[in-house]
Parts: sequence; C-alpha cells; structure tokens
Amino acid sequence: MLAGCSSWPKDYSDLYKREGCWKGETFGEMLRDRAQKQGNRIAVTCRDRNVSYAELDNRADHLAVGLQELGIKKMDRVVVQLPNLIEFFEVCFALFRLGALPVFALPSHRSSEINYFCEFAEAVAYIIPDNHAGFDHRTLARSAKDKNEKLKVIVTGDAEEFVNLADLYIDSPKKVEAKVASSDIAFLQLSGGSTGLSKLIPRTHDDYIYSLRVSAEICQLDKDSVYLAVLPIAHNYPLSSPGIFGTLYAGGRVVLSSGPSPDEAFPLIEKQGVTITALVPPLALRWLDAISTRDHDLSSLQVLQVGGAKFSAEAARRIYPAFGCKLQQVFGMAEGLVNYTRLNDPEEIIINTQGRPMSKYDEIRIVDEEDRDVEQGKVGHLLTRGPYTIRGYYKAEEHNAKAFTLDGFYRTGDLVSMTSTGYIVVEGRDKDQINRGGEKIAAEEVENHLLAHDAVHDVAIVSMSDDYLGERSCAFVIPRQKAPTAKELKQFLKERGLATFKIPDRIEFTNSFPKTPLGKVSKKALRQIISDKLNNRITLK
Ligand code: AMP
Ligand code: DBH
Repeated sequence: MLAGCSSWPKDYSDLYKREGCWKGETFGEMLRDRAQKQGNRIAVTCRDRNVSYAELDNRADHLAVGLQELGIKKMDRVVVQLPNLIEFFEVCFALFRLGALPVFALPSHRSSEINYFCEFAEAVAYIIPDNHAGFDHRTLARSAKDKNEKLKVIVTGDAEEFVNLADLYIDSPKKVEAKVASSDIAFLQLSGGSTGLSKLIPRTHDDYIYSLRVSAEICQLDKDSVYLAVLPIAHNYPLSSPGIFGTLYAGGRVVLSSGPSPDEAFPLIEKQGVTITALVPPLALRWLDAISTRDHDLSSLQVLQVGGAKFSAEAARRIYPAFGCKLQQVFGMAEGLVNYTRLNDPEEIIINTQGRPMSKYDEIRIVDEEDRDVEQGKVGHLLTRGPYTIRGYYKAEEHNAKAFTLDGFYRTGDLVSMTSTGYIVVEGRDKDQINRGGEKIAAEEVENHLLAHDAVHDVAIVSMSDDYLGERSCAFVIPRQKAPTAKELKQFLKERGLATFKIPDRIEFTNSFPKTPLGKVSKKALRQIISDKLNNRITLK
C-alpha cells in the first residue's frame, strides 16, 4: 500500500470480498480481457479516429515501454492533465500497466493547483497537451519544472523543449507488466476541497472497478452502449458514473467531445448514435434551450444524466418532453458514494430526488450536530461508509480526523433528507465550499490567495444564488488603508495561477464582517447580505 493511504479494516475488506464486491480485478487486466474478447470493437472515437479495444491495448503496451524507459516505475505518481483525447486513455492504461499512479488534474487547473499537485504527490512526471482551449500548457510545465527540475514533462502535440508523447510508443517484444494487486491504489482523484487546498483521494482497483460494475449495471450499459463524454473526463463523474471507464468495463464505445456546446454535441449524438451522456445542471439548461431550435435527430439517446450539483425539479421536469429520453439524477463524490435514480423509477422520484446509493453495501447515516441519527425525513448531515468510499485522504492525517468518524464514516459535508423509500434529497451544504455549476471551489483556498494581497486586510467568500450556474462566488473584502479595485484583485488571483473558475464572480468591499455569537465571521449573514443586495433590498455601506 502506498504510504499515506488508509485502507479498510480487515473485517470490512473480508466482507466486501466475501460478498463479491471486490473480485480481484485490475485496470490492466480489464483492458487486456476486453481486447481478447472483443478486440475489433471500437473502444474510443475522437473526431475521425476510431480506436478498437485491441489497438488501445497495444498502444498502452507500447507506451508503457516508453514511459518505463523514461524512468517511470511502479508507485510513481504522474500528474495527468489531459483534455478529452484518445491519449488520455492510452496514458492511463500505460501507467496502470506500470503500476504508476495518475493524479487526475483538470484541464482548467493553472500553476497554483498544478505546482501543488506535483509537489504534494511528489510526482515524477507531468503529462499535458501543448495547447488546449486557447491556453499553452507548456507554461505550466515550465513553472512546475522551476520548482523541481527533475520533473519529466511529456506533451501531446508540439513538445518544444519537453518529451513528445508520440515518441514514447515503443513496439517491444517484451511487455511491461508490473505486478499490480487489486488492493493497490490505482490513481489519485481530487476532492473539490473545503478547507484550503484540494485533497487527494486514493482509489484502489478493487473499489473503483466495483463502482464501475455496479454503475454500468444500473445504467444498463452493454456492448452496444455509446457514451458521449462532454465533461472533462478526468473528473470523477464522467470518469466513473458510469462514465468512460464504466463504458469500457461494459465493452461499449466512448465518443469524445472537446466541449459541451450543443453545436458540437448534438451532431455527435446524431452521427455516432450516442445512447447516454452526462451533464451538470447549467449544461442541461443550455441543452434544453438549444433543442427547440435544432433539428438534429437525437432519438438514439436513451439516458441523459444530470449531476454534480443540485438539479431543480422544474428543469428536471422538462427533460423528457424535450429530449424524449430518460433523465437520471446522479449525486456523487470523488471520495466514493454515488447515488442514482434508477431508469425505471416513477417520474416523481426521478424529478424530485438525487437518487439512492448504488450499492446495498453503502451505509448511510443522516445525523444532527452531535452525530445522532435524525428522524426519518428530517434534514441532517450525510455520513457514509462502504465498499468504494475511501477511509482517508492521501497524506492528510489531521484533516482525516475531522473528515471521518472514528468508525470510518466519511463526512460528506452535504445536508440531505431521505424519503421513506430510501431516496436522498440534497437540501444544502455545511462545508465551506461553493458549487459553481458542478465546479467546486474551496472558499478558504481562494481566501488565502486574496490575503496575500498587500491591500487586503480580511476576506470571506460565500456563494450567491444564480439562475444559470446555481451558485456563483462573492468575496467580501475588508481593505487596508488604500482600497484595491475588484479588477485589480481578480488580476492578482489570475497572476497567482489560480484556475479561472475559482476567481470570485463578484467582489464587495466592506468595513467589517457580521459575526456569530461566538465571534466567528458569519457566512450565513454574508450570504443574506449579498442576496438582499442582488434583490435590491439593501444598499451596502
Ligand atoms: P467532490 O467531493 O469534490 O467530488 O464533490 C462532490 C460534491 O458535489 C458532493 O458532496 C455534493 O456536495 C456535490 N454534488 C454532486 N452531485 C450532486 C447533486 N446531484 N446534487 C447536489 N449536489 C451534488
Ligand atoms: O460532483 C461530483 O464529484 C460527482 C457527481 C456525480 C461525482 O464524483 C460522481 C457523480 O461520481
């Protein structure tokens, strides 16, 4: 086991094995098996390129040789920041063959996040596209290399001074096949974070593949399924719920879209016969708006998943009439637990709930401030434990003591209620996080950056409600003598290399913060202030 990871106590791992959740599968074997059984079938389509299971298996073998020659070995951490490209699959499976661990960064991350991932995970390599969405990722590599000159940078496309990924596919008679146990960590996922920086989430082959198997079953995936990936595939939701990996598990086909716009996605659905895709709520709204003016034939689409943030019942009700396919609500987290509405659930369940746990071995508790179970139907804090929910973040002993109960339940930070039939309704959140249309922002992380500005005395960031994104971020700033402008502060954050989605949508200057009876900053009161202001009820002093 990788140092810094907590595993399940033996009685639980025994239980999960005995009950057939953990079957001893690994990612390396999974691809090998599909390649042997259905090598000619297409695994991934990207633009005009179709890659079969056999080809993907081969390409991963070849790349594993090249990565090994570069010095990457078992247990090494490799920060992978790739957009929706076939190379993402090749890189992941090559690393799995080596027993090296991808750390999944998102394409929107910038130097502040990347430097931290590289340093904290003690990464030996960093894999990037040359340019993506108008941004040159090699600038991030230079910044990361300044901090650690030994870091190997591998680039798809124009590598400039770095290693070109294309040069690492080496056809060797001797295959790389590190001894990987199913109980080993397969990769590190990212949490949205609530205290300071994102935490890293170690996921094992056993636990993740179990979640893929059950997700694929619930979403009724099979070899004829075609999953369209419009969200960035490194994110846990399109990666695993059932996402691209769940689709490969089922032997289906993944179609990659470079982005979520209806202009790109609708023609792909029609042309490729897409059967299932996954959206966050703001995109579902955008697709709903677009559909009335387009004449693409989307009749192949059977399931439209919406998750990552709360989907309003009002919008949920519009999905079937507009798309003629089933809506599936997905409430999940990279730490583990995923809830789905089932495809044959009654309409009212699908519209009004965020689903129920995917596994009968998921344990759910809904508790009050003192960790006592609330009455059925009442709102409380969601705690969970189960065969694919981690028992601790990577190298975070102190934080783990707060984020997990003594008996191993993860404190999700979500406020939920449960219906009499066991479905979960997300009612709010008690973590210091903003959910900006599915993109999570840890308030403290951004506050710390702003506090580094000379003219900022104090800062508190809260969510403000937004019709389209659900929430946006608002920073309340107490300036020092000479007040900065909002524009200056945003530019400052950008220059510090913060991902754009974390830059506050709005900055309010104030002389003091409202306090709780205990003297802490009352974020609840700040949320009320900005809400009143947006509704023109008060003017800020
Ligand atoms: P993370 O822990 O960063 O993977 O983010 C997971 C969090 O996203 C959950 O704990 C929820 O706060 C939020 N979330 C995900 N899906 C939904 C959903 N369908 N409805 C409401 N919140 C969601
Ligand atoms: O928001 C998430 O992190 C999320 C949402 C839906 C997730 O990780 C998942 C499904 O697996």
